[in-house]
Amino acid sequence: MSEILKQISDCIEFGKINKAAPFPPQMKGQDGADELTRQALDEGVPAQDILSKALMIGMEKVGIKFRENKVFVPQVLMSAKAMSTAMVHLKPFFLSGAVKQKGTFIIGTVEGDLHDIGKNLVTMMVEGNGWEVIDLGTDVKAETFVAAMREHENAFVGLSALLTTTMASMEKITKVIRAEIPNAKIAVGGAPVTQEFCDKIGADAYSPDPQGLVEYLNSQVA
Ligand code: B1M
Repeated sequence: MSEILKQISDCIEFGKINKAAPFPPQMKGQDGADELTRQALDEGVPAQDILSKALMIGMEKVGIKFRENKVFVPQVLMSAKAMSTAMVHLKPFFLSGAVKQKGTFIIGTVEGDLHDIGKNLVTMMVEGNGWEVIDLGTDVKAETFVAAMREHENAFVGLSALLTTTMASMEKITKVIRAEIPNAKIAVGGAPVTQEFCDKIGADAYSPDPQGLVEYLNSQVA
């Protein structure tokens, strides 16, 4: 990996947003994801390489460390912020079609459930791994999921639930999606959800954390 790509990857891994950012202390005063991404583009590094060989590598490392309880929500949020800062520079290349995304992932917290911290983390990690994400928000009804899936053909869908009571919504939504779009790929997650529950309701994949979901999605397009 070229030196600048390694530096950008480190900025994502450690949550270094820009030069002025005081976090993380060991990178104080150094250029961050903002300056380095701009510099890489100015030096002619392809936007696709910046995405796949720097940003996604850094994000993957964060996902693994988060799964292993080596970093926690605040660090992941800093990494996500560094990532989105870098993405501002890459956006024109996405829009021009010069950067290929892996696919589209639709996510929402199920009907009756307003918890969105975990869903937002999942969103950032999936986005950071090269997917287009359509975030439907919280308290999302089955019909809204189905409408989004009709609009984005072949998109994967993810349902998040934090309450034991809204696991029933998850089951209902899965049934409605299956009936309307039989070949839909449905992933489920959230604190009370288990692999056993996933199997019972006929969803395709369960992950207790964002990294597992990213691995599942990537495995589907490999
Ligand atoms: Co609520 N709440 N809450 N709450 N809340 C819990 C979940 C609860 C466990 C607290 C408790 O009693 N100990 C409890 C649920 C009990 C149960 O059903 N078993 C509970 C309750 C009861 C309630 C209310 C009913 C309280 C009331 O009003 N009486 C109410 C319900 C409102 C509603 O949704 N209709 C309510 C309200 C709220 C707040 C609004 C105050 C707030 C939410 C703010 C927000 O989200 N914007 C809130 C919070 C913050 C919590 C706790 C404290 C934290 C949840 C959280 O954000 N965790 C929670 C107790 C706790 O967990 N300590 C609690 C951090 C987050 C990063 O983790 O969401 O699990 P998590 O996401 C993880 C994984 O699960 C996974 O990845 C994420 C990152 O690792 N993941 C997926 C999530 N979705 C995924 C999808 C995937 C894959 C992985 O694939 C698609």
